[in-house]
Amino acid sequence: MLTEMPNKTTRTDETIGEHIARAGVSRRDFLMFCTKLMAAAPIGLGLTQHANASQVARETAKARRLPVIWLHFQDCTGCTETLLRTSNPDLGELILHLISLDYHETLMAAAGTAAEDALRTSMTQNAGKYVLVVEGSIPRKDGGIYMKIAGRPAISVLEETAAQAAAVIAIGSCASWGGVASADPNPTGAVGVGAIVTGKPIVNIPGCPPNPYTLLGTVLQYARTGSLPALDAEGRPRFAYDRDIHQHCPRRAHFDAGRFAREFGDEGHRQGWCLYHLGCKGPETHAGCSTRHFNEMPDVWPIGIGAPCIGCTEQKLAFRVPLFHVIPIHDAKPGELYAPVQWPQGKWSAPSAGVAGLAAGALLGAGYAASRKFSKTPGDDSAPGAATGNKAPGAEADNQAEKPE
Ligand code: FSX
Ligand code: SF4
Ligand code: F3S
Repeated sequence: MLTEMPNKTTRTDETIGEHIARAGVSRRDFLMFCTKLMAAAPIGLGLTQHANASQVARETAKARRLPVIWLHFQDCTGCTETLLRTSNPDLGELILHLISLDYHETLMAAAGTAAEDALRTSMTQNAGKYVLVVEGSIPRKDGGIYMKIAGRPAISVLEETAAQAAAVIAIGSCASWGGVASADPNPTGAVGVGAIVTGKPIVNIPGCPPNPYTLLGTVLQYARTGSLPALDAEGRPRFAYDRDIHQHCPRRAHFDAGRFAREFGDEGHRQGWCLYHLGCKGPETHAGCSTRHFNEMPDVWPIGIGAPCIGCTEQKLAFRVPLFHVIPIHDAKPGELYAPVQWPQGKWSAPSAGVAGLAAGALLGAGYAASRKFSKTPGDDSAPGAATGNKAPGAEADNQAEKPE
């Protein structure tokens, strides 16, 4: 049971250290949180870079509790769930001690006009100082009539609340660029925050859902230093989105060895082999899921439970490209181009052996070896592009996967 619920009287002059001391949070829990924050943001975040857990705890404790207003639009509430549904209930509660969550429709006790009053009070008391967190996409079609809160279109609520915010954080893929509600044919004209709000710093934290430590790292850095983390071209904090899933995937050795699941439930799938041929978008998806799992539980993330990554942090992949569609790998690196470590016995033909022999130094050999690895048919010796059979569901037109570009 969370005791620190939103819509309590907040003291925004209070530091995090003062607040957690008053609330009786143990130093051990706080240090554990700071250690996890460091693991989630080892580089690129001012708060954690060049620091150990004790230093991070000391710096975080000095920060003022940041007033946060959290709006919900078209979403599944997964972003909120991932923030609070940790396997350790104390952590869920601790998070609510670190920020001053003044308005959050799902969590607050107040309803109706009392809830609306809480929003107005926080906006007035903290004008120009609060961080606005937006979860869910905003319907824009037909004047925004497809979603109303307290009788007003969601788009008006967003515009008004963002106008007084110090910064806006779009949490989840829906708020970042439309997400699931914007999938073709996008009946409500769903868009992300960046399509509506202008003139404010906006941080996108995509993911369906995203990792909660990315939000907390961003908010705590802002609370302590007044600066937002460095962002990439998609407006995502670089500390969390610099690397792709494929780089640190536990199944990567199977990819390099050419061991792939070809169908759900087949031998390769049961053995935990690479999911590329089942449509895994990990090679083109920037996120930290492969090293920072969900709910504080080891292996709780899509690939960890045998499901291909759908590219939920990428604007051009999730809800745009079919789930099981095999994508080409751009910018393939040497490991991806090497021939499979395990080559099926008795499958070497003279021409293939000759070409593969060039693989050590020749692009042609690498390309040929890669084409065999990316072929949909295990042990296929035919020419690249001629592979048939054993298609991943929904991958009928995916012959571009034969040749990584
Ligand atoms: Fe759900 Fe959030 Fe997905 Fe969207 O996460 S987990 S549909 S990104 O807005 O609640
Ligand atoms: Fe992991 Fe997917 Fe890459 Fe395979 S293709 S190694 S499952 S990220
Ligand atoms: Fe999303 Fe892929 Fe991670 S689907 S949750 S980016 S493994």
